[in-house]
Amino acid sequence: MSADPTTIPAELGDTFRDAFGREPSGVWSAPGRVNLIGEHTDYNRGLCLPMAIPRRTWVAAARREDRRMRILSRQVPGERTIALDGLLEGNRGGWAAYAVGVLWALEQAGHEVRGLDVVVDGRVPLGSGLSSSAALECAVAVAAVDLFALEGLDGDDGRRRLAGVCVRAENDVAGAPTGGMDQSAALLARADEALLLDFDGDRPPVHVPFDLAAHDLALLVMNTRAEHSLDDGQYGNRREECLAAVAELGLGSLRELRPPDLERVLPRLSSEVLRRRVRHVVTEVDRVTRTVAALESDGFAALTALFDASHASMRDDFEISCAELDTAVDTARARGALAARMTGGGFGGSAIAIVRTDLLDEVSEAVAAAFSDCGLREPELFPVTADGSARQER
Ligand code: GAF
Repeated sequence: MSADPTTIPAELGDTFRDAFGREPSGVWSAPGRVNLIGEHTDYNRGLCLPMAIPRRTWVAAARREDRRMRILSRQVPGERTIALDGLLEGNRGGWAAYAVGVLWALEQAGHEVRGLDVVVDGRVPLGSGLSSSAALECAVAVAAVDLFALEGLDGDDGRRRLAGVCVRAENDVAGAPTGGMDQSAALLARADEALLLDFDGDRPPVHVPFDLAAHDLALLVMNTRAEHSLDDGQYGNRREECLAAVAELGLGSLRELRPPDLERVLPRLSSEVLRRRVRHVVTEVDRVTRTVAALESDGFAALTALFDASHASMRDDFEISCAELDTAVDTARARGALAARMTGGGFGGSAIAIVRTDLLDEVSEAVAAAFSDCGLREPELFPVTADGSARQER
């Protein structure tokens, strides 16, 4: 692996030539993401505020004239060949389902595609809650758009349609019942901006300035290396609980509720668990709105309380945190981070902290030491800036 995980891997072309005996037609990439705030809100027609990070998944690709995908990853042993026909009944390729699923979903959306030869180099750490799956889907998706000259999938509106295609690949082929935040971030994000996504209807995203460096601040990613997976049932369980609450309350979605409604509606739910889940979603959507208002008025100081409340809500009400995430967040805050919270689906994965630039080393060292003291695996700690979306690289 080349040393710098943020630049195009030099070996990608060689691997492609060795595997397929020809030149790739190009190289495309898509970013991982962190979510600044708004967790488990996307599938509740809520708001969230992700940004892309400079850890990307790169794909070298060329079209095939048959209807098969041949794919290998520079991180996972073994080449896979997967037929597009009968995909839902046949071999979905394990991790490669995220890639071949995109071709399948493009066809389902009425686009004409054929097979692809693909080499993947994924620099979004796997199982880190930084959206490596969506990065793979979206890198393959933009490659397919270019290689098959697909129409209507460019520009902001086209990219939103393409995000929908990638969500379908993830839900129906890879079998992870996720919402649309990660794919939207990978396809719509812009450098130095966060992306306000509103999943209530078909609303365009809003780009929110997020240039921490201009305020002598940095965003620290704390990958706990506690493995997180979106298809192991825990994520799906939370989604089902939210649906159950919606049914019990006779609503279209939890988005219809505001924090002042909670006192009235929570007692109508059949269990304390459902009350906690609803309280998380409703207050979390409200925190997204408040975070955006703070960022638009240059008020980073307001993020302290908002991130604290968000993390507590995920730990206590949605119950998706874990010892590693709490250790990272609590230590960062105790050592002077302006704000910190877990990010993404939870049950492991990563947390984020907004830290004064001059405290970055101190906070990082304190988090690493706390993990060591608690006998936890060494975390991976790295600062990120808001990066751009999926693109052709060459
Ligand atoms: C994962 C999912 F993929 C997203 O759709 C979102 O629900 C997130 O968890 C939690 O906010 O990243």
